[in-house]
Amino acid sequence: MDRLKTLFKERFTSSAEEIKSLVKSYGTKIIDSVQIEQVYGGMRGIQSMLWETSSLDSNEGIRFRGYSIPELRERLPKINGATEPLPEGLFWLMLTDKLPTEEDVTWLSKEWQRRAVLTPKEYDLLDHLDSVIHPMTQFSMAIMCMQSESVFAHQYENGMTKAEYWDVMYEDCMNLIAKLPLVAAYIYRKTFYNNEQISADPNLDWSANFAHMLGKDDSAFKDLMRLYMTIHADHEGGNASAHTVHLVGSTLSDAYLSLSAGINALAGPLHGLANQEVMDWIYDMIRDLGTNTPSKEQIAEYVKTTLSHGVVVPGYGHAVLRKPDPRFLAQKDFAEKHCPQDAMVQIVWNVFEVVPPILESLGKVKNPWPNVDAHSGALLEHYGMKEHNFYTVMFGVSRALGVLAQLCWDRAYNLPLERPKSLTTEEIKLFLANSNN
Ligand code: CMX
Repeated sequence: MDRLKTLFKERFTSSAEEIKSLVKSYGTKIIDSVQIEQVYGGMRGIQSMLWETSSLDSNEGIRFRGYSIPELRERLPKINGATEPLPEGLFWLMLTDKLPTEEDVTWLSKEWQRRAVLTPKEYDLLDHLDSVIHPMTQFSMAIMCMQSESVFAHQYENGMTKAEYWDVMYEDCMNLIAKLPLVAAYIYRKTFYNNEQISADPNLDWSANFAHMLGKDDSAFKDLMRLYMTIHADHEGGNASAHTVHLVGSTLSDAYLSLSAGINALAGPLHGLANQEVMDWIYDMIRDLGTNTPSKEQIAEYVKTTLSHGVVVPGYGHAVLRKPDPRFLAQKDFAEKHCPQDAMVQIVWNVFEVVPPILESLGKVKNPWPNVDAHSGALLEHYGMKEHNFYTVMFGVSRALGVLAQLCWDRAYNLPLERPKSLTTEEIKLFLANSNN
């Protein structure tokens, strides 16, 4: 058994014992009560789901196993001359609850390289994905196509005990994470570069190799990828992509089926597709205003026009956060160091000054601040990635790290089928009538 798997086993064995006694002693204690507006309002804030790898505070933002993004940028190992942390380190932390050493991260980079092999059948399936299909749909289909490689599904069919689930889930998750950059880069080069593919470089870490296979060998872009893959990885469990993976996994669907479902959730414009929408919205603004350098006054007018059409300003607002997203701020910090004069970056920063007071003035938007998607596109464009409809695929590659680490935990704990109770409006009215008597 490899060291990461051994450490994970030690960690979940002790916490599974702890949980058993916690549920035995306090299982009937009430932690939260549900309001009718939560039933109708997308279940906001209901505390009813276990997620070990990260936790979101509405003011502070995300913490991965207790570490904030600035802390991770300081403390996760940087190898291969990186100036940003490696997401390999974050995956290690999410799985074991321990900060990895440089040696651990180097091992994991190599281990993912070792596992990053597509079969001829998988390449054939990728080749048959029509390039007119949105890259996010291609990505989801590609993950589904790889499902026949699932160790979990194979072992389940052959018969295994519950105690073995975590072991084969770990294998599936490690294999999938290893292969995702390869698959995503393949779709990118096939869709936008006439299928001129670039081979992997076995000496590079996971993110740098992804950058390389996309065709971007600039060392600053490799660092951007390391940062991007780290900050998009996990955002606790209630967001649509994470929750979907967890829900589908709870039926004992394998990692491929679960992740593909989560990628479909990420493809929605209110979730991950917002990174594409942000750039499309800025380009529409530039075109409509007839200038590449819109003033703050012009941006403000355009925001008001957008709102008057009854659509949302993409990249702004959040279901949980109530402050500027630390993931936005981390990208802003990167842009300040690497490309402060970039025209698109300047627009993003001006939008950041203009949008919050306008959204606040509507009196209904709970969070007027930018989220992660408000900044990412401008940075990608700076390094020559101009294909906006590929951006959410990159988010998906990163999001796999968190949701698949948690999927290992789900099977390690043998969490049951997820099945909340729904209510009809008739039942709610009856409840109200009875409680008023
Ligand atoms: N622009 C205009 N109106 C907005 C808004 C925005 N950016 N954000 C929220 N609102 C509106 C809502 O549409 C809602 O209006 P109605 O009552 O008329 O339906 C009202 O304000 C209240 O919404 P909320 O409670 O503040 O926000 P929700 O939790 O319902 O929704 C989110 C959160 C992210 C879907 C929403 O802020 C939004 O649509 N933002 C733009 C899309 C976006 O950037 N999504 C990416 C989120 C991050 C990610 O998952 O990647």
